[in-house]
Amino acid sequence: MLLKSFHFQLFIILAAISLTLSYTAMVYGHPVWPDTVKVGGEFRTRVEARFNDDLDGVQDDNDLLVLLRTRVYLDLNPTDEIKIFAMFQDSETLGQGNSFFQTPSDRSFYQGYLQVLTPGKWTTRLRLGRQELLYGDERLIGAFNWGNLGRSFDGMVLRLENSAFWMDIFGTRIKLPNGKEAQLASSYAHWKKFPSGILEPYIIVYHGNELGLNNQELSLVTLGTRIDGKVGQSWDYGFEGAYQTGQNAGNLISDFALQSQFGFTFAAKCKPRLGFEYNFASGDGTPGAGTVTLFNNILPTNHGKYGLIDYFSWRNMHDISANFVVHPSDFIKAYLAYHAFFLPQPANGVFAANGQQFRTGIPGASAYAGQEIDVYFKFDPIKYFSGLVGYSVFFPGQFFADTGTADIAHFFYAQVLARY
Ligand SMILES: [Ca+2]
Ligand SMILES: [Ca+2]
Repeated sequence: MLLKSFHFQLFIILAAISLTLSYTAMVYGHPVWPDTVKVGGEFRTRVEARFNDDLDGVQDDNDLLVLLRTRVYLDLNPTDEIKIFAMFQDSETLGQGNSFFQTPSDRSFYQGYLQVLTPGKWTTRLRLGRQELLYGDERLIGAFNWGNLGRSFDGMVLRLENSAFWMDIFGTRIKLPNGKEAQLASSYAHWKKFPSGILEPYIIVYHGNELGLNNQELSLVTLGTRIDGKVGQSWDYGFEGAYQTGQNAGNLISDFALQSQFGFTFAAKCKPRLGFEYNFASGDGTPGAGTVTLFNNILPTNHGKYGLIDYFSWRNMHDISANFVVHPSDFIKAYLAYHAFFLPQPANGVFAANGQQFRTGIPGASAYAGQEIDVYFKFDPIKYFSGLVGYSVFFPGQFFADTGTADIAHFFYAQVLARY
C-alpha cells in the first residue's frame, strides 16, 4: 500500500537525488556548482506513534503516521552584496487518522527572497520576499521546524547591525493554517555585549480581522525582553518576560508571561548539564467576557519548550520543569526532562502547542493539570545526517478528571534527517 503511493515514490526519487548529490560532494571534495551558486536541501522523515491523545482510555484514538518533508534550495550570490534565495518544500503525511495534531500534505514555494547588503559602520541588510523569521528562543515568533510544514512569512525585514548591536524592523503577512490572514510587524533588538550574555528588547504588533474571539478583529501589542547568558564556565541562565495589550472583539487585552531557567554544566568529558525551568503565562478567569487576560504566544516554535508531547503552550500555564542532558560521545545527545503543569485559571482550560484548546475549562476545577516525562536520544555522526528517537508520557492531573477523562497518554517517535 505504502510502496504504491505516488508520494512515497516521489519521496524515494528525491531521496536518491539528495544522496547522489551528497555523495558527489563528499567524493570529489569540491562543490559541483560555481562559488556564486549553491544548491542544496534536506530530506526528513519521522514516524510518530500516538496513544490516547484524547486522554480517554475507552475511546480508541491510537495513531501511527509517517511525516515526510523534502526541501530543495537555490542560493545565488552574484556579488557580495546581493543574494537571491529560493526554497521549495514538499510535505507529505501518510497514514494519519485520529491524531489531535492534524498535519495536511502540502507542496509550497516555502521561501523566496532578495537580499541586499550595504556594508559600513552600520551594516544594513534588507530582505524582501517570503522568508522564515526566528527570534530569541522562538517562544513568540519562530519557523516551527519540528512541524512538517514549517512557517514562512511574506514581507520585508530590515536589519541594522554594528559590532555591539543589531536591530530588525519588519512588516510581514502570513496565511495561517486555518486560512485566516495575520499581519505581523516588529522592532526586535539584540545587544551582543550585554554583560556575560545577550539582551533582546522587542515590540511585536500582531493583527488580523478574523483572529479574535468569534472570528472578530484582534489587535495585539507585545512588549518584551529576553536575557540569555553564562556565569563563569559552569552556570547558564535565561529570562524572558512579555506584557500584552490591545483589543480583541472590542474587549481590552491585558496579560503577561514569564520564563526563567538556569543550568549547571559539570566539568566532565560527557558535558552533563542539569537544568531547571519555570514558565508562566496568564489565563482568563472569565473567558470570552470582559478584559482578555489570556496570554497569546503569537506564532512560536512551541515544541520542546513545555513538554515534548505538545499538550501545553505558553498560554494559561505554570510549567515547573527539570532536565538533564548528557553527551555519551561527541555525536550523541541524551535528554531527560520532567514537567509539572498547573493552570492559573482552570476556567480557561488547556491550550495545546498548536494554540488550539486541548481541554475546555470549568470554573472551580482543580488547577493541577498533570505531569510529563520526556526522553530522547539524538545522533549527529556526520554533517549530512542526523537521527532522533524519543518517548514522552503524560499523566493527566485532577483538572482533566474534573473536566472529562484523565487517562495516561504516550508518544513515540523516530526521525532521520539527511542534508546535502
Ligand atoms: Ca483514547
Ligand atoms: Ca475575561
